[in-house]
Amino acid sequence: MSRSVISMGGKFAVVLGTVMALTGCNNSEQKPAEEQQPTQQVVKSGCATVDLTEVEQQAVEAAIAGRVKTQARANGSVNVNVYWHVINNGTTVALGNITDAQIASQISVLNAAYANTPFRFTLVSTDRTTNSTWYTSSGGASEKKMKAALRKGGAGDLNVYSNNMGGGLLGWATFPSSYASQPSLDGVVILYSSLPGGTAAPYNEGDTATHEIGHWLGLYHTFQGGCTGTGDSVSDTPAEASSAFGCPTGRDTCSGGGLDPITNFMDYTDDSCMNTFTAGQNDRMDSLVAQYRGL
Ligand SMILES: [Ca+2]
Ligand SMILES: [Ca+2]
Ligand SMILES: [Ca+2]
Ligand SMILES: [Zn+2]
Repeated sequence: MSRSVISMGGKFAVVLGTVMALTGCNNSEQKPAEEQQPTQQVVKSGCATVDLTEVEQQAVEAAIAGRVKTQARANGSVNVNVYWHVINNGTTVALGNITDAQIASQISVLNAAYANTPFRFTLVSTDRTTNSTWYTSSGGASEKKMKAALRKGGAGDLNVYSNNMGGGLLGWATFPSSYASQPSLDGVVILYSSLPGGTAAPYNEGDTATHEIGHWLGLYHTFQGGCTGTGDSVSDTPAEASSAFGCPTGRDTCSGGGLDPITNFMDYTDDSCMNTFTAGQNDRMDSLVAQYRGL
């Protein structure tokens, strides 16, 4: 399942939507009848970050196994330079041409979200491109062309692309371990209306970027692997059977381990609900970027 939203007469209504093939999850729920007939097309849903294969995951765990907790850097000690690429289909905000003030606000949201982590984000540059194909890119050949043309910096530099990806998506990211083989694809793509003050309520407080950058720094979804196995490879995030939506306080889908981590930035809950990275996630991000991004 994915975070999904249908636009109804200009207002967004949350529904439990389409099963994402990428997650292999197969427990979609019926939509309320009134939401089956939107006045517009489906506007957006979840995160399309492609999971690493089992073999790739094992290689990552082996690579960071030697890093001990005492090596973790202090809060705020690792600067990440941000190169923002606005993809629009015209000059107005409604056509993806978000304002510099919105981008500044997004950077502030990131620095608040990551306040208890080693990471701070500094906007270095913003460029703007009008391209109708890139504007609706949700991956594939158009993504390759867009990133080949616009990407800046190296493994430790964060490239953010904002567009109107459609297909019910909020965004996607690449993992640190993928940089070596596909450096030009490295980065984060987010729905332009997910920025603070955007129209993608309840996902318009900037935490889509927080979530996707969590992947870029090495985190998996909290529901990865469900109730069994190593899950998200973070010990202090209780396992959960599937992604959570809205803000379902008290949800507990896996026996033991505590309640589902619905307030975690790496779940699928509303932006107003997600507000947490755990100490274990901080350690994992620190290890992953030290190993793969030279940060
Ligand atoms: Ca966990
Ligand atoms: Ca539990
Ligand atoms: Ca939040
Ligand atoms: Zn995600």
